[in-house]
Formats: sequence, structure tokens, C-alpha cells
Amino acid sequence: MGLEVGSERVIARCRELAALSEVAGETTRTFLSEPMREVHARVGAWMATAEMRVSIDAVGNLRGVWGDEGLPRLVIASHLDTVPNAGAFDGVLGVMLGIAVVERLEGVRLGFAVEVIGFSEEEGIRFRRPFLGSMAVVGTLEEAELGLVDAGGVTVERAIRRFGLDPGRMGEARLARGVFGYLEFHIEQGPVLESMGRALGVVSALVGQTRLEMTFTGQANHAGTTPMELRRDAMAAAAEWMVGVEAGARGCAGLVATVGRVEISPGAGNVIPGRVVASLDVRHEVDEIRREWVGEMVRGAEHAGKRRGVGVGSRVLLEQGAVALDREMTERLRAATGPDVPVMTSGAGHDAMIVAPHVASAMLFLRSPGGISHHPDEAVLEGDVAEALEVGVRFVMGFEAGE
Ligand code: HGY
Ligand code: MN
Ligand code: MN
Repeated sequence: MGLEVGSERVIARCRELAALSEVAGETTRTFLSEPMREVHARVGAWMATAEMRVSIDAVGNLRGVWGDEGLPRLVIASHLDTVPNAGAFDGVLGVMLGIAVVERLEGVRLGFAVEVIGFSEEEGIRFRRPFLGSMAVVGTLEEAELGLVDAGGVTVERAIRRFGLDPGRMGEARLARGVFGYLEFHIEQGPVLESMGRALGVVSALVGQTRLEMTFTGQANHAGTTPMELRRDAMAAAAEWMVGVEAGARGCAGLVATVGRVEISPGAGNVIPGRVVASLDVRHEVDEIRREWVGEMVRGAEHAGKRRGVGVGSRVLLEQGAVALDREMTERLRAATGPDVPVMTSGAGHDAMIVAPHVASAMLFLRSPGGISHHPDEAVLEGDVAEALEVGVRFVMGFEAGE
């Protein structure tokens, strides 16, 4: 099958899956949500047609193996879950390209197998803990994570059982013996490749990230009868803190900080907010700088609270250090892309950063037109997908050629 057919079909499949959503008219598909069943059915069928043995593991990762059991194995993977009101390509593109690479291997005899994995949970939306799928595969998912609770009070363990899976079989999700490499295709989700006029980029490292939950506890009260000087307004404290977060990040090169989710209670226009819970996402390629700023931002919240008699608490949801990808695997990828392909750091987190400490890993970025992602306008160019597919096939064949 020609590359253009392959790339056309990759994009069509991504768009088809984008319609499988918890919310009509947009793409929202969180960990083990109902639409994930239909995703497993369709992607599993595509895998089976490509002569892959298909299974779903204990945390809902969709697994397709092409080649004999017992052979050394290359893994090509990314995630199937999405953020709310997402685009069609974040995560899913990497799984569809993995299947497309295997489709191109039809009739080829390799001395190793290829496993394509669609991870069930990378974004960390439902349980506020990202990477549950890839953590199960590399064996770093702990009991504590099974007890995490979603907004409806459902634990990870119950969610797994409700989906018809058995958390007791978590151990079977571990990578097979003999896995020698990991490749992830992913959209860049930023403006860099487009600004360079380049289709593809090779990822050398992924920045570290800290995700926290900040709680501001004041006193709910009547908006009309409570004089300003007698208030303990949780939202006013949080608002002052947020402006400080933005100013701090603007003042430090390479630092990004985001308050993406705010819950205000009781949430009525004529009631002074008594409680605010806000997310904080801080990233930088140097861990020490990131950690220093996290401390600075938590202290900023405490000061803003103190001035108003508002208590402040913080809870770390994720502390993920920066990860350098495997040099040799990355060199192999550069050999497949051609020597002048840009090498870059990823500002986004990806499953590759969970897998890399356990398996030699490489990552290939595709240009994000408009530099937009985590948004319905997220896109890819068909020519870029065709180029990425060609690189993927060359990368895989390179192992066979003993390069
Ligand atoms: O948030 C991230 O970095 C990724 O898109 N999950
Ligand atoms: Mn994402
Ligand atoms: Mn992603």
C-alpha cells in the first residue's frame, strides 16, 4: 500500500475516532469512559486486519502484537484518551501510525516482533493522575494509584472493574521480555516546527512537570451585607495568587505555569466564595529551576491568603522529572529521518517519559499547523503524516538490516 494511501487512512481513522466522545459534538474521552469501548472495538479490528494479536490489559491499554511470541520486540505506542474538547490527533495519531507501519510490513519477515499499544490514560483528566496506562506497562503503577478517586467518588479500581477488567491482573500488563526499543509518534503541539518550516522533529528530551492542587479556604458569606474589611474571600486570594503565578513565569526564561482548572464554592453570584480549589501545572527543562518556582508559587498563595484570613493548602498530584531519551535509539531515528531534521525538547509530557527509564526510547514529532493543540482546531498535514510513516518504516527496517 502506498504511503499516501497509508497517511490518508491514518488521518481518516483519527477523525473517525474523534467522534467517539463522552460529549456530543466535541472530543472528550477520559480514562475507561464508555466511548473507549468502541475505540477498542474499532482500533482492535484494524490491528487484527494487520495480522496483530489483539488484547486489552488490566488498565484498559489496547495491545496489538505483530510477529511471533518469544521474539525480541519493538514497541510503537501513544495514548487513546483525550483532554476535554480535544483535537483529533493528540495521542491517537501515534497509535494509528504504529498500525500503519505494521500494515507496511505485510509480507516482510523480521527477526523481531512489533507491539503497538494504545495507552488508556495519559492526560490525567479523570483521576488527575496522568500516565496510568504506561505506568502499568512499565510496572511503576502502585496500589495507591488504584485508590485515587474521580469527581463521582469512583476509585481507579472500581472504574477498572466497571469496564469489565480485573485489577488483580495488573502484573500481566507489564512489557513482555525482550522489548528492546520504544518509538512514539506525536504531534508537536506547539509552534516550533511550523516556524522552522519543517515537517518532522526528533525529540531529545522532555521537560519535567509538577502538577498541584491548591486549596484556598475562607468564609462564605452574604455578598450584600458583609463589609469588604470583614471578608475572608477565597476567590480574591486565589485571583491575586494567579496573577502572581503568571508574572513569575513570565519572569523566568523557559518556565511555563498554568492554572487550568478552578472550582469555586458555593459558586453563587451573591455569596462570597468560601472555598477555591485550583490546579497548578509548572514546567521547565531544568528540574531545580522548576522545583524552586513551585516553592515560590506555593509561598505566593500563602501570602495572598494570609492578607485575607484565608487558609491555603497544596497537594502534589504529579512530580515528574525531565527525561532525556536514549541516544542510540534517537540516532537511529535521525538516520531514518535524514541528518538535518531538527532535534528538540518537548514542552509537553508524553508516555515516552514514563517508558524511557525502562526501555531505550525515541520520539518523532509531526508539525502542528497553527501551533495549536488540546483544542478542536488541532491538525496535521497529510504530507507530514506520509513522511512520518516512511520514517517509521525505515526506522523499523533499520534494526533488521543490522544497522
Ligand atoms: O499535558 C501534557 O503535557 C500532555 O499533553 N499530556
Ligand atoms: Mn495531551
Ligand atoms: Mn499526548
